[in-house]
Formats: sequence, structure tokens, C-alpha cells
Amino acid sequence: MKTQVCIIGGGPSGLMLSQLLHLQGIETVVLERQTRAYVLSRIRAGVLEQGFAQLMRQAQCGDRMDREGEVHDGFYIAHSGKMDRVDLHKYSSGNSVMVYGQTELTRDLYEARDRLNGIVIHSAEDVKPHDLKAANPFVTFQVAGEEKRVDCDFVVGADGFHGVSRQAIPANVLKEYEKVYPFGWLGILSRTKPVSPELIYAKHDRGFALCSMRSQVLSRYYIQVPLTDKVEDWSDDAFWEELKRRLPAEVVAHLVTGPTIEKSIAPLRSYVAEPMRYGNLFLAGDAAHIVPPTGARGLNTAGSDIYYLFQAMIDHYKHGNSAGLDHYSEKALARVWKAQRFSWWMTTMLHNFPDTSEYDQKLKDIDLAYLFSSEAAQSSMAENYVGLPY
Ligand code: RFL
Ligand code: PHB
Repeated sequence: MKTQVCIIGGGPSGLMLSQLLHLQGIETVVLERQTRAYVLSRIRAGVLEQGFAQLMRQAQCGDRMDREGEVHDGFYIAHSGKMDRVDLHKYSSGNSVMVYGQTELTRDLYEARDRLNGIVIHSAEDVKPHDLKAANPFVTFQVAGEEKRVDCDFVVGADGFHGVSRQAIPANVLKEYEKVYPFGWLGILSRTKPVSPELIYAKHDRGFALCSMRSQVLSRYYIQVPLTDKVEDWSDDAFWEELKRRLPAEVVAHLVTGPTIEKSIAPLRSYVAEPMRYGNLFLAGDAAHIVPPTGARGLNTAGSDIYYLFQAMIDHYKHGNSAGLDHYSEKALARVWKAQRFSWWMTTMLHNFPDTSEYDQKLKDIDLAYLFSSEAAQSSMAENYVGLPY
């Protein structure tokens, strides 16, 4: 098989790039290790910045998002038994975020790929990129035991944190930066009315909690748990009881509980791989960097990578100008590190860390007090949460 861009990974990053390039007449093949049903069973992001929503529209995938997604102009931070609101609209010059689940937007991207007869190969095993420093790299893989090969101009590694693409970069070239947090998030989905029309991030002595949603009949809640906890340790009742303990009474009064339809634990980690280009391999999204979900930056930062890479490929194929490709890594990483900083700051401020000194605890408390006493601090919070410009 021959194509222009071979994309490893059929998550949101890979599908979005494939769709955008196809609309500009650039051929792609997407290789995905899992089945489509498996990819669509993963419950992940819920909050999209306007830049990402705009990319969905540009990819001709925004109709359902614009119909069913919810525009949020602010969110709450619950602390010391009270609720303070961050007014995103006021403090980011009229900007807002879109609440629309990653599962749904991935479904929309798959349907768009189907409409254009885009090539997405599922259950691709043992995917391996080759000759990345040569003008004609290729990727080998197996489907149902049969060996296949795709020849291409470029390989894009959009295969998530546990993918193979990053591993193709030699160890003496790849520099990795990592911070592992000593806790995880236990998340549940339940067919109940969300407790609040806007998200609530809660800081509590027992640990962080988050009240989010997918729609007005589907709630998503998270609580901070020790890394040693297992999903099986948490009955539905135990989850709801613990969530209630971490929320202000005025919120608990409105909490509707019910059976959970998904329950999982995600460890929290910050990670960046540099550079994001090696020869004709380009990394994008979680393949190159991840953040703890506290600032809702992961998918959104994948979106800016895809935007830069898409623009650079257009310049290369349509205008014979490869400067964008040459500067891709540098440009993407500049925004990636800002998302890292914001995610680290929100995570540190809102979570309980084992063995925090009394001094550090005081600083975390004053961080929140300062935030809600300063318009400048709220502007900084808002501009990061709605997404820094591309
Ligand atoms: P993905 O989604 O991991 O997709 C990568 C795809 O590559 C496939 N793959 C392979 N394919 C072929 N060969 C191989 N060897 C392969 N290895 C892997 C995988 O099967 C998969 O289909 O990466 P992508 O596309 O870069 O997208 C990134 C996002 O998924 C991620 O950043 C977000 O989910 C992070 N995130 C959030 N981001 C936000 O912007 N806003 C949020 O509100 C938000 N909430 C979250 C989140 C992540 C969470 N978890 C579970 C980590 C909440 C949670 C709980
Ligand atoms: C979610 O709804 O899954 C969600 C929302 C906001 C976050 C993280 C996750 O910061």
C-alpha cells in the first residue's frame, strides 16, 4: 500500500489529522491497534476549548457537537465549605468551553472518515515504523496474521502514551521529562442529572473531587484515591458516600445518586518527550505528552499539535515550503509546556499530597485565597482554562 501520510493511532489525534488532510486532498492511512468498538468504549475527556471545537468544525465534524454539546461560561471551585466561581466569559474576553465527551467526538470523527471513504485499518498488530531518516519511510504491521506494509512520505505517531512511535526515536535523541503523582482519580459515569449546571472542582481535606457531566442526563464524577486502591474496592454506595463528604452541604443537597455505568481508576502523570520530530516521524497528542486531567488540557493540547502539523503539511504539499515541518517540534512544545505548567499548578493546588508540610499546605490555601481576591489571577486562570491561542 502507498500513501502520503501514514498515521499510527486511531484516537482523536490521528482521526482528526486524517480527516483534515483528506479534505485538502492529502492521502492518509490510519493504523489502529484496537477495534472501533473498543476505542469508543473509553470514557475520557469532557471539556473542549474553543480552538478544539473550531478544529472539529473545520474537519466537518462539528454539527452534533454544536447541537448536543453545552457551552459553559464558568466553573466552580469548592473549598472550605463554600463555592467560588471562575467566570471564564468575563475573564477571558467572552470566551467559553464546550462540554462534549471524547467518546462522542471520536464517534463523529469515525463517521466523517467513513463518509469520505477514509482508510482506517483496525486490529493492526505489531505496527512498526521503518527508515524514518530516509525520504521514503514505511510502516509494517499485521492484520489477522497477514504481514502488510505502507510506504509513505511521513509517519505520524498519534498512538497515545503507550504507543510504539515514540520508541522508534533513539534513546540518545529522545529526552523525557516526567512527574508521577502519588494518587489517582476514581471516575464514574451515571445516568443521573448533574448536580450543578457547571463543573465543580472541590478541594477537601479528604482529597480532591470533581463534578462533571456529559449531558443533562449523564453525570461524570471523580474522586482522588490512593494509587493502591482498586476499582473492586469501591462499591457504588461507597463512592457516593465519599463524594458527598468532599462537597459543600449546599451541593450535596442536590446530588442525585444512582447505579454507575462505568467505573475506572486513572493514575495521574505529567510527561513530555522532546523532540516531537525525528526524521520523517512526527509525534502528536498523548504519544508525546500527557498531563494530569485537573486542568482539562490533554485532548486540547493534542488539538494544537494537530493544528500545527496540519498547517505544516499543507505548506509542504501545497506550497513546497517545509519550514512549518522543520519548526513543528519547537512550536508545539512551547504550547505543550504551558499546558504542563497549568495542569501541575491546578493539580498541586487542589489535591491532597501525602506528607505535605504545614508550610506547603498554607501556601496551597493562600493560592486559592489569592485567586479569588485578584482579578488578575482569575484572568490568568481563565485564559489558560479556555486555551491559550494557537
Ligand atoms: P489516545 O486517545 O490515547 O489514542 C491513541 C490511539 O492509538 C492506539 N494505539 C495504537 N495503534 C496502533 N499501533 C499501536 N502500537 C498503538 N498503540 C496505541 C490506541 O488504541 C488509541 O486508539 O491519544 P490521542 O489521540 O493523542 O488523544 C489524547 C486524549 O485521549 C487525552 O489527552 C485526553 O483523554 C486527556 N483527558 C482530557 N483532556 C482534555 O483536553 N479535557 C478533559 O476534560 C480531559 N479529561 C482526560 C480526561 C483523560 C483521562 N484519562 C482516563 C487519562 C479525563 C480522564 C479521566
Ligand atoms: C470530565 O468530564 O471527564 C473532565 C472534566 C474536566 C476535567 C477533567 C475531566 O478537568
